[in-house]
Amino acid sequence: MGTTEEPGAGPRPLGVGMVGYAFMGAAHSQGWRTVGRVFDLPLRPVLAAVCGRDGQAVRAAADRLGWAAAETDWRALIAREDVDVVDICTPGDSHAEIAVAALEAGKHVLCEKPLANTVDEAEAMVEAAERARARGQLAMAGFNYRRVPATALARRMVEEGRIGALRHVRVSYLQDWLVDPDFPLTWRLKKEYAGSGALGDLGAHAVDLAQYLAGEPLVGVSALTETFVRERPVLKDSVGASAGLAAGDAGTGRGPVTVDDAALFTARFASGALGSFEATRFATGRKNALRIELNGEKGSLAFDLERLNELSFHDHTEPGDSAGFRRILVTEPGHPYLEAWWPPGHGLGYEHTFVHQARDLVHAVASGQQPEPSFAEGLRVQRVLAAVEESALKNSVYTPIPV
Ligand code: SOE
Repeated sequence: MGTTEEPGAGPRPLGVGMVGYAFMGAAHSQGWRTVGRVFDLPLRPVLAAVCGRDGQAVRAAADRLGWAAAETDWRALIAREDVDVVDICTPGDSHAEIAVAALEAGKHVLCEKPLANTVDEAEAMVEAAERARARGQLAMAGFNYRRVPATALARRMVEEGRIGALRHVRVSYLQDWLVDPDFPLTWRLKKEYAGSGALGDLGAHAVDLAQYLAGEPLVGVSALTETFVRERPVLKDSVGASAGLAAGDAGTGRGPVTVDDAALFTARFASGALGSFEATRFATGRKNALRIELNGEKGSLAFDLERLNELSFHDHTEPGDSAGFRRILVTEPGHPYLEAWWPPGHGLGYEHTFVHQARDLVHAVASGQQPEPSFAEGLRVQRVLAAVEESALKNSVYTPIPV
């Protein structure tokens, strides 16, 4: 892309085409709708078209979410001249095919996490992204929790050396929406659509955030996974038309859950720091509880998504009698992303992470700089997920403890 200004008309438009319009599609739409009204951008995002297989439903979604047009075939969406960025918000089984085709069609791509369902698919996506980069197109993985101002501040503080050499990273991501054994068999519970269960859905966020904040990769894991409820009711459409469940699968009583309900693992970082991870959909009372704590030689940082405007910091270089965790209210104009929002203390929420993600991608496109996280970083997460699954299989024989 050349100059970003149209003579006398402000920033040039950047056409966005989105595939999928369920929960993540709604969240991304919110980001695209809002970003140009809050941030001063070098390009002007335009919600050009949204795509889904059901014509009536996608037209209704376009109206509801603010998209100018609707398409029923993603190939038609990526062929559109008014689409510069393809935003992929579908289940994981279609990420690779759509992303590779969009990059090859000369579009920039934003792809929801986890990047893919398998390491092979993620590798193909990285290769396509590298080829595209040489032609000037960019690819970004959608790990939105990097874009909470408090996590971005935590990253800055780690980079500044505020916690010193890292020793521990402790992450848990807890939800409880699967506790009821009669909760239906949705696409998220089928390996062929979702790749894995709590591991890919929640563990992917935990791993990405841990590697991002630590500033280093994980190099080994030891894991346990479990599927507590192995069969669930197959309701008509419960797997979701968009996931393409064969018609014959619907209305047949109970069907097998083919992904994990929970994944626990310990891990080693490249520096030798130790990590512990827990991802589950069975933590009663926990709705979307993502917590991370980093302990370094000089201090600690802790973040809790349920209190997302806050970051806890302990400075271990302070005198012991007055040192201790203190709460930083991350709403100052000097804090990441906050210069464009409300006066100090007024706070942001979950949806703002998608506005920030859109902001960072627009700046990357305008400057030609690689946005973060790259597809290569998405692949790194995918490799960790695969290692967790492999390790969990090996760990299925426990060291027995006499009772
Ligand atoms: C579902 O459990 C889910 O929506 C994830 O898919 C998201 O990535 C996470 O942010 C919230 O929970």
